[in-house]
Amino acid sequence: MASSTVAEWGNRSLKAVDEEIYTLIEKEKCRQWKGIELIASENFTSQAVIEALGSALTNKYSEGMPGNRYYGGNEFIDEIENLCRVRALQAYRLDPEKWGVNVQPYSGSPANFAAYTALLNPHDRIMGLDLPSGGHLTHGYYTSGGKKISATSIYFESLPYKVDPNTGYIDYVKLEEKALDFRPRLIICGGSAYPRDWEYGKLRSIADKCGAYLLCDMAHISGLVAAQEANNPFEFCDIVTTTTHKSLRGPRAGMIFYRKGPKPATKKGQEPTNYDYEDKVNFSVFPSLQGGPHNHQIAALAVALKQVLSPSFKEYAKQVKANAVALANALMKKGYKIVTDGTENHLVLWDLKPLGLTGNKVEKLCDLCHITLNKNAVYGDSSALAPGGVRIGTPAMTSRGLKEADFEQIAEFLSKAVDITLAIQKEHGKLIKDFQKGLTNNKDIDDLKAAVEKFATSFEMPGFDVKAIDI
Ligand code: DSN
Repeated sequence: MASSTVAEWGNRSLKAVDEEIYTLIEKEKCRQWKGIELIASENFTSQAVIEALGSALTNKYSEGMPGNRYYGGNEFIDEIENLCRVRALQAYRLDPEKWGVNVQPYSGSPANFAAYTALLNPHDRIMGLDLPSGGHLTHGYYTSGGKKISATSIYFESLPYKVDPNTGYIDYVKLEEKALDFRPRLIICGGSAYPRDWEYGKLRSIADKCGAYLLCDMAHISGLVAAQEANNPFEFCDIVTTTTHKSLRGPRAGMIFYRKGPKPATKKGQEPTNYDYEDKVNFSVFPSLQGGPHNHQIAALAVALKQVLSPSFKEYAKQVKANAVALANALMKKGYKIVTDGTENHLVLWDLKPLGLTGNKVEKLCDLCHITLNKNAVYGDSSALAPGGVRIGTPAMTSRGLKEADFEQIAEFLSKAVDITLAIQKEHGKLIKDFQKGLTNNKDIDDLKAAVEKFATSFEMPGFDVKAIDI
């Protein structure tokens, strides 16, 4: 009787137990397969990663660090976490005498806040790239009206730096000027919608001039850094944080890398000292901010890092960049304005303002045609509610095997989507409630959606068997 109760509750398939959730998952798989996924921060992970994520490791508590846990029964969990840490250091070619890593952060925002908590006191000063310039919320965003949006700006005093409004590139000269006045304790580099690479050497020298730590949040480009397809933040930064599900192609999770071992002397005759980040970072993640690590995520990350270490990952990262360049060139050839006139990474920022369009309308139109991308602020936008551009990323579709010519076809679809948006706006008006009237029973939208789905389904799909999708 007891065992049949267990089996009844615990050993039946998802489909048998909860048809609603089962069907919604199947529908989401179908959406992912049939669409063109261009969200720059998303990717399709592998079947092996998904298997580890869906494993019994989710059952286990393991607060603390491997070998020093607050719970028993962690002999295998310790092995998994240690393997993950070793692979993480290997993925970035880091000497374990000089760098350590904490793989317990649940994702990127918790990783950043844990790093800040480790390095700073409340109200210390920080500088990160402004959100409308392509930065991330967790780098200290507050609105132009002074409303503190991110916990980073609530608990620390933030003065963002910006891109040059004429070029779209980070203005390192202004950044230095501001930093020397503001004297931040921490300078953060890394962005969410910045299509160019970072000059970490310049940032290091600015940080040194004002006695600041330098932290890179490489979340968007962590796959490119691993493949040596981007400048190396580890050369110059004290701390490097990242998510693991973007260009790295792993599960949703986060990591914090920190320097350890002897610190180079900055002044002649200075007593040798060691970096003291290791204990601070580990303590900050647990017990300061988190409870038990998500062991299923950590195992899945270890699997993803093993895949990152394979030669084919290098090819993947190269292709991500080549595809972004092909997309930017194809759009520019059509006369569209691409911020910074191109890209050096995995994303393209398309300034729609010269067309008289906003990013939210184009995002909506694309959604209806089964193309997924983000509306995005472009420097100089007049309203934060109606961002002037869209952000387009290549990591996900590159994981499906697309090459440069395929991204030229995607540029054709995007151009068509923009033409349809313009036609609807012309007929119905600019106000969003008027514009929306043109979105229903629209043959152009239906035709583009059919073409997009035909195109997308002609490519392979990592992670799951599309023939087994059950709807
Ligand atoms: N939300 C992610 C992005 O889309 O860039 C960053 O965390």
